[in-house]
Amino acid sequence: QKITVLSGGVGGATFLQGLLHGIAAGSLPGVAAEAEVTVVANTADDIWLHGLKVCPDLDTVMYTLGEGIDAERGWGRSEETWSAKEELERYGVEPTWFGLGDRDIATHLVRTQMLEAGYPLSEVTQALCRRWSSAPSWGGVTLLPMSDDRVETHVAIADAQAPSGKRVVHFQEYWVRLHAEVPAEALVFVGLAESTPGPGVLAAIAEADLVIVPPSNPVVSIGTIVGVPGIRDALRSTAAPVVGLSPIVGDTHVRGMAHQMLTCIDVEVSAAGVARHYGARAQGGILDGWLVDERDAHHVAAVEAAGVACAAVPLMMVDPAATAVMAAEAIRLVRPS
Ligand code: GDP
Ligand code: FO1
Ligand code: CA
Repeated sequence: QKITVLSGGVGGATFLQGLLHGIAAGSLPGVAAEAEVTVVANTADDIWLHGLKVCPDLDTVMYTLGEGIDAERGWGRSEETWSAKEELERYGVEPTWFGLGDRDIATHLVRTQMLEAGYPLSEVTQALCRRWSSAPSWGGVTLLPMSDDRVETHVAIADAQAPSGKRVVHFQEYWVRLHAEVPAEALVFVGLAESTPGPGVLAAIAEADLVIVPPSNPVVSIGTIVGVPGIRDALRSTAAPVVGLSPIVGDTHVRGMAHQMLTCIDVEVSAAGVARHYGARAQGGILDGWLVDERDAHHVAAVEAAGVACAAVPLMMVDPAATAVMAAEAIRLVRPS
């Protein structure tokens, strides 16, 4: 059996830990222990920094499943040191606001060298994963970038000094330096319209027995993956049921900046608003089913009215076992009866 999961960073990675826990425990209805999981990860967070290509969502999934993640931060390496960052600061080299750890830099050096040698991001990712996939919690996952092409999310913010009254910053600057504390006036997905799905991505969706949209950021994680030309159509046409879990609980995000991102694109910041934004497959969208948190049970009727099967269950990923229960509920919602 093949399960394909679209993923951003911390939300997608945390969900994957639960999914893999459920597969290993045999607690997912109709899912065998040999089920294979393919992850299609967002690459629009990627940023070139100090001459290095940094891929936050690919690395968060890779480090999390590979047991190298700093779990408290949700990004970067455990047991990290910051000597290179300190030295860069002492040279007065910008940007100083992005935390590049010494261990993390090794990943970016390998990636940058391979990219410059002509390897596509998909082969670079495969090479990096060879180190991490030996961890017990890797669970045989195949990690695919959504595209080998360069795609970057940029954010337009107010700037009184600029003639237009706005300026555009990279998503990482908006989040890491500005902490998403200023309104996002517009989002610009540089390169997205020209990008093509990475190797294996369309097949992973077309040949899946089940596609899961985890509680990742609906705009800058899932939105960008689905925005790669061809991927939305693959989701619409796959024989597999497509089921999602809401990253919005009690009308706001659990962490991060989904509230700001949804507001920027005029989508209601609610479990129902995101479901409507993704859309029912029967009406050209991507969802067959949608799980909302118990606190959002009052949204179930609206989601069903939008043509998407819906249930309200505990949706906080407090540990892999709890997340595995969420995965089981999601499967139950769309499993061929
Ligand atoms: P990022 O790329 O690191 O921001 O990670 P993702 O895009 O994969 O996931 C971020 C989203 O995960 C945020 O919008 C959060 O609201 C959501 N999230 C994080 N923890 C939980 C949780 O325990 N339950 C639910 N339902 N959503 C969560
Ligand atoms: N997030 C931060 O809030 N502060 C940082 O200094 C930071 C550094 C960083 C370095 C490598 C990496 O892969 C991710 C990093 N992140 C950092 C997370 C990154 O901003 C993610 O893209 C966001 O969490 C949203 O996806
Ligand atoms: Ca991300």
